[in-house]
Amino acid sequence: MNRAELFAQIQQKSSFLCVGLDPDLEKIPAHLLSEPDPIFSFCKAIIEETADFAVAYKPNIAFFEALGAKGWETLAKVAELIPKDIFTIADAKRGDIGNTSKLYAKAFFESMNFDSITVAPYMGKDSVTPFLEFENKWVILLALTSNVGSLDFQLIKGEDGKPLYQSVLEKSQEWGSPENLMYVVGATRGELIGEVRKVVPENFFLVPGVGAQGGSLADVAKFGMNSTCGLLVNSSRGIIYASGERDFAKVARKEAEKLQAEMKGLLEMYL
Ligand code: OMP
Repeated sequence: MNRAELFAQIQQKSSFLCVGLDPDLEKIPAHLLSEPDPIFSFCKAIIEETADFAVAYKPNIAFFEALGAKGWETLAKVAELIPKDIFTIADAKRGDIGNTSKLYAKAFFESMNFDSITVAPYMGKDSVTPFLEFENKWVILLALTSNVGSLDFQLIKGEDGKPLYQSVLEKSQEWGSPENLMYVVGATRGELIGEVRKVVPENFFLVPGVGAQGGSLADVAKFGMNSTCGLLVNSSRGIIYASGERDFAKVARKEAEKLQAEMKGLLEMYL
């Protein structure tokens, strides 16, 4: 999916919601455990109920690969199930020497046909650019993450006085463009989102951290929105585990709808 198509979908749905699929056998409703593939049944129900409000789905690969070979099969089935006009993110946080990155890219872009993959920048240019060589596929580079540990490295200032995340943003601008490169910017870093936006005015941000991690959607939009929205805001647990009962998919729908309604207002305010 290209940027124009993504923006068109955002406008059409008045939403920049990404539903995170982090399916955990210990958290999904107990009645699903007797199904042949409980994780698939769970994701299927969530996707069917939230697709009206979501412009992206982000399966977190860890939750699938933890189940071994069956988990990979389930992931492929889930990827296949997501409506084709919705942007897909393989949240895999990969990155390795060039020839290895190339095969990670093939795995997620060709074998499973994801639109994008999250990539760690730590190993530098040759670990990231193999992912950028696929037409209409995207790298979502970790820049300023939502977790407490982001303070350990990402805010350390280099000799030039710039925090590491800023160097990641600036350097990676030489590798990709707003047509194939997004950044992960955590919603929990409210005021800093504006700083990131100054450095990379055009690129989309994938923003995790609203919902269970407590980030503010209003702040994300205030500091991060650009003229093509430029935001995909993810919520995983806040939507998919809003109910642990038989009504889980309907309750997930309500949560997704609530976020979409707030996003509609924010799009009207800032676009
Ligand atoms: P919830 O906190 O349940 O909404 O889930 C957040 C999701 O986003 C999880 O799948 C995390 O792995 C992911 N995530 C973060 O929480 N923080 C980040 O900085 C980056 C990500 C990510 O790359 O998606």
